[in-house]
Amino acid sequence: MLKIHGIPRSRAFRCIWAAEEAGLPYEVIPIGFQPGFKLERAVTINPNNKIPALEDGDLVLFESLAINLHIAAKAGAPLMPAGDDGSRVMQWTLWTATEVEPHVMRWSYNAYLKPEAERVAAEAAAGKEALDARLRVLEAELAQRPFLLGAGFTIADLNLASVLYGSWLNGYDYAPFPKVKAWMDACMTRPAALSARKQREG
Ligand SMILES: N[C@@H](CCC(=O)N[C@@H](CS)C(=O)NCC(=O)O)C(=O)O
Repeated sequence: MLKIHGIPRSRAFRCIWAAEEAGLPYEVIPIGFQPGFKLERAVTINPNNKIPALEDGDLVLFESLAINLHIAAKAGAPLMPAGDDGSRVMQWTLWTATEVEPHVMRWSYNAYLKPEAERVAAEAAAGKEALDARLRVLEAELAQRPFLLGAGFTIADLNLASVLYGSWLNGYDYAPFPKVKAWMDACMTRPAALSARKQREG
């Protein structure tokens, strides 16, 4: 049984979705936040004191996207393909973590996450400008195939879509990127995604 430490309204959502997609049994060990974004209790299982963390038998992992690669590897293909496609999964996952997530977060904090008085419009605009540049790359890729690697959904799609999810749900302008929008809609309405979203969105 996978133990996902965290709450659905956090990056643990990504791991819940991955476990659902993999069809693996899991339980969520709820560790959340107090007002002020301090953890309610120490996440002793994660040396960074952050969520999520995963316990799989003796293995303990942190970093949500790495956790997802582990979960997908347990399920195997098609969620985690082998060979060159496995390398493409790594490429897209690292692109997500380094090229996409920082800009998503910069926009998100300043567009809807922080209390209104603390939001800085120039920060939101800078995040959007940088994210739009990455979405142009993604739009060109998705013009060639429906999912990142080809005809089928893989953990690469899940990792990227789950990082874009908050922006997609909270008013980011995807109109200039119709292929990205259609791909996001398809990813976020898969049965496994809906099951994870039900835990998060209620
Ligand atoms: N890169 C890490 C980020 C983890 C992270 O920042 N988690 C947030 C919740 S979504 C957290 O625990 N924040 C509490 C804090 O930073 O003190 C991952 O993807 O797992």
